[in-house]
Amino acid sequence: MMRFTTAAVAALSSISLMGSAATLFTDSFNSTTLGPAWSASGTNQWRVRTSTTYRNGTSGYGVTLDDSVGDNVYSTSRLDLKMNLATYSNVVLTFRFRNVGEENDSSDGLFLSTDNGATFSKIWSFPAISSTFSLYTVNVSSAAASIGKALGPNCIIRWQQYDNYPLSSDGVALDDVTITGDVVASTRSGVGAIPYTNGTTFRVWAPNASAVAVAGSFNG
Ligand SMILES: [Ca+2]
Ligand SMILES: [Ca+2]
Ligand SMILES: [Ca+2]
Repeated sequence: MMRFTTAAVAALSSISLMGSAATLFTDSFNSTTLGPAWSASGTNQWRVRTSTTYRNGTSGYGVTLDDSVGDNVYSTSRLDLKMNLATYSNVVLTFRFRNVGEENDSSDGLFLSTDNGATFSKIWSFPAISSTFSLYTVNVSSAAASIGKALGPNCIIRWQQYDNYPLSSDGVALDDVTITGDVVASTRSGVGAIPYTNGTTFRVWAPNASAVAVAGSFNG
């Protein structure tokens, strides 16, 4: 059975604010461990870790990407943020970033996958070496369009660094990541329970509701 509660009514009410920018994700790395949306990987002597040496401001952490051993072996370090961006347009990523000592390489930069990591395309290059963090803005929707892709449910935003020495000889640092997007209006019209091939849209008129939920067992 299905039951609309007063709470359910309000959430749908807020979803009806189509076109307004919503904050989809924000992280200033206030914990020594990365949150569940993040994953780190790499090759050879890769290293991705939280840091109090390289952070924006005076509290919490930043995240650094570097090669853990100073030698002739080059490594790729990757920090991935997995996002479902299927129902958003004008997706904008902002982050604070510092190039501590990187030589520029084609493998350095911000990369985007729209197919759950099967393929990546570079959408932003590292800035010049600097002693301070700067705020950067990347319109992910525009970047996807420029590489002929559409944002969907299986997007990965990847910061990737390639070099051969540890910080502070090489390496980069990241902090204050935020993603905003505009909610795309549903193309399914009508009020009530509206079944379609792979689901059901619920819509109610409740301008004074304060929360929303749909409770019960579904599909039998
Ligand atoms: Ca921080
Ligand atoms: Ca490099
Ligand atoms: Ca090395």
